[in-house]
Amino acid sequence: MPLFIVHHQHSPETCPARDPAKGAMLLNHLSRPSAARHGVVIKGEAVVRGLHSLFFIAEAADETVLQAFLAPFRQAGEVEVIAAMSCAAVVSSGGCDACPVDVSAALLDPADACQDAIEAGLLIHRVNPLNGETSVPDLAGGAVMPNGRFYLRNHFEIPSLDGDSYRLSVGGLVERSLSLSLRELHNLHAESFVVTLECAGNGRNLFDPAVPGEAWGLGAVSTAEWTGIPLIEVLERAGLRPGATELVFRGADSGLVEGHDAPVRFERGLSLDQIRETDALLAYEMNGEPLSSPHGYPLRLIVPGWYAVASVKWLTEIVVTDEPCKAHYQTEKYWYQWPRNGREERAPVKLMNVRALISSPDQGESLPRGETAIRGVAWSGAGSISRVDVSLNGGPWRAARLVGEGRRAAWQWWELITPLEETGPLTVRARATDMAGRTQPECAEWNRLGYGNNSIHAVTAQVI
Ligand SMILES: Nc1nc2c(c(=O)[nH]1)N[C@H]1C(S)=C(S)[C@@H](COP(=O)(O)O)O[C@H]1N2
Ligand SMILES: [Mo]
Repeated sequence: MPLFIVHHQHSPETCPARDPAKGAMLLNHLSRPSAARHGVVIKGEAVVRGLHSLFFIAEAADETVLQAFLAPFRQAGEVEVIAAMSCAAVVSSGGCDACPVDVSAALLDPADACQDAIEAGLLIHRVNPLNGETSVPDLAGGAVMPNGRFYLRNHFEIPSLDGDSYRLSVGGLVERSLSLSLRELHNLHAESFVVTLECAGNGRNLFDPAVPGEAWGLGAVSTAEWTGIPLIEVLERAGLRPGATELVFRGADSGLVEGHDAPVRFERGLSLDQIRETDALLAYEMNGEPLSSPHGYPLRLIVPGWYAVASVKWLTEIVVTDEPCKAHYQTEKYWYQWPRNGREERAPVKLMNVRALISSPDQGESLPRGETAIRGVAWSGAGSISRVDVSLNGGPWRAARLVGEGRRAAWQWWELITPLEETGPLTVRARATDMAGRTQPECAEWNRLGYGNNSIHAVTAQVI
């Protein structure tokens, strides 16, 4: 809804607040329920004492609605109404002088999506397309992240799909092409898995020298319980034809990318062998709620263990083929490119590397002397976590306690309770090892696009 700033001013002689009855009448009129009856939402009001000035920020369908609501203030003095915008709307439209964006019905209003993310506490990297990460101390808490605080990674503007007309099409090398409505999908056998998603670029801004791309800190990772239909069941319904080896997953979002004249869709592929090794899910719920638009409403793919680029949001099409996907985000991005011995070596980004993050203490935090809990999360795409070791001030590695059950594709909580006797700086490092025997390097190998940075996390706190 459009936003306005209202300024009311009266003369000192006729200050209505001096008359208890008039004052009460205006207070009642300004109350949230009264404003709502007039179709107005008040965001906060304040009076400048001595200046006989009242300011408030309000939302209303248009200025006429707001002006009607303001009649009692016009009787008491002057009223000025200024059309305004939220800070998120100004940034998403490109500045105070830019034309406000006219958002088509097919897209989510970028300003609204951004405002929600800010209010949930995400650190915004970019407004449009919306990209935001969780702060690392915020990763602490329950087994899963609250949906609003789950990091957001979008390559294009966020599509706003209509659940009633939505169809998932399954075609290509299949016996029967399918076109499934949401209702049909909801009627199929459902399963739920707790799965950690991590952006392959998580930790990119810690690579030195700096690499291009979204400058993620360490919070482009989160965990949720995803509910949906096992992908394999939908494939069985369609029936694979001989020769079928690959699948392409197509999202509803698209946009311009470097090196292409026409807009490209967000598309990723997986081979049938890769799919058989994962419990890939066509998810419609996140932590028991329908997916939100920014996280892929109404349906997204979840590929446990893989870097999250594989988990295509706003999934509208699955195409079964006999050749590997050649889409932009499959072949031109999401490749490790390591300069090694004067040559360039390449490998596609697939499973998440093993990694531990320290959620407590926070960088720079002051800790009292005495027993202290060092806590965090650890995960790996190759298997569950077998151990996490913690080192204090460069001392020996000590095994942390793994908290709760270990799941293959979800993060594991860990903690180490330790006495802190000496005051001064305390550097904490944590290193995870997975069931496959993989562990973290001191410093992850630099690669051109900054993927897979699983260098050992270090945090420096202050013992006081
Ligand atoms: N359709 C579509 N799916 C997508 C993306 C996208 O831009 N479009 N981004 C991918 C990447 S790179 C990541 S890290 C995850 C982020 O998922 P989230 O925003 O729900 O955290 O979605 C993946 N799926
Ligand atoms: Mo990502």
